[in-house]
Amino acid sequence: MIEEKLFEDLKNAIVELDDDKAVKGAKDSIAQGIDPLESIEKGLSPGMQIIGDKFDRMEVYLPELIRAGNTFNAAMKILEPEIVKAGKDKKSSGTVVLGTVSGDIHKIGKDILAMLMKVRGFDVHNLGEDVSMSAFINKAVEVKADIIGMSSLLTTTMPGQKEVIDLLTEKGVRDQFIIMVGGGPVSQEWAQEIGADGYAETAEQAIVLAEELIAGKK
Ligand code: B12
Repeated sequence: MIEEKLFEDLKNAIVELDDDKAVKGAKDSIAQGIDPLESIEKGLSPGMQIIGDKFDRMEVYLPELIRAGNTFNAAMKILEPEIVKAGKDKKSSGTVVLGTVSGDIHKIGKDILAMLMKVRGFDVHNLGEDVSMSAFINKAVEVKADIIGMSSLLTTTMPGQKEVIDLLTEKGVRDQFIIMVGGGPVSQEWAQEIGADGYAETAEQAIVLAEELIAGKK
């Protein structure tokens, strides 16, 4: 099937660190009418998974991880305008404070989530990466956020998500916010363990969950 071939091309583009191939794959997928979110979830992200696994096995090193991120972004430049176009008429309401937790500079997945949330009509405050506990909390209080979303890609930074929740509880404001957590090593079990309200494996699932949780809050 042509779709499968295009997903395979996108995946290989990441593994081969080939920006031109990624751009071509992204353009071809749009020309074929493939949902750009599917191209991310079934093509680009699995490619990142492979590069990550190779890094784990010391078959590639840090420069390759950096280049893989650049290749991913080259494809995203083509896909993002299409996602924005497709979501124009979608309307959700809610204010979200989003960031990658302290000590962690991974941004690609968190930025995809921020972009999708904006497209869906959420008011998104993207605090960036390496975000301190107090920065999450101060911003959430300041903008009266409905949701605090925390991304973590490292097992060593996951406890930062719990620390934010604990500090919110200490300050007596935990119940004012819906807490969502995500990122590679994060799981439903972890979310439950630390007292978060929601976990999603992909940005698309995170949007559905965010809408459900906000509807439940109102
Ligand atoms: C690219 C990359 C990098 C780039 C990041 C570039 C950037 N600006 O973002 C660079 C080179 C900087 C990097 C650095 C490091 N990395 Co790195 N990196 C990766 C890699 C290959 C891909 C990550 C990625 O972008 N994936 C694609 C996106 C789309 O997926 P995602 O982030 O998971 O996001 C999706 C979902 O998780 C979800 N989501 C994300 N956030 C949120 C938030 C919420 C609230 C919700 C609901 C959902 C959600 O939605 C997204 C879209 O569907 C991964 C491998 C992997 N398998 O993930 C390793 C990986 C995460 N890195 C790893 C490591 C070890 C490091 C370094 C420590 C290496 C080193 N020795 O220096 C440093 C750490 C730097 C730091 N302090 O943060 C390990 C982590 C191991 C672990 N479990 O702890 C991994 C798993 C590689 C491996 N297998 O060893 N890395």
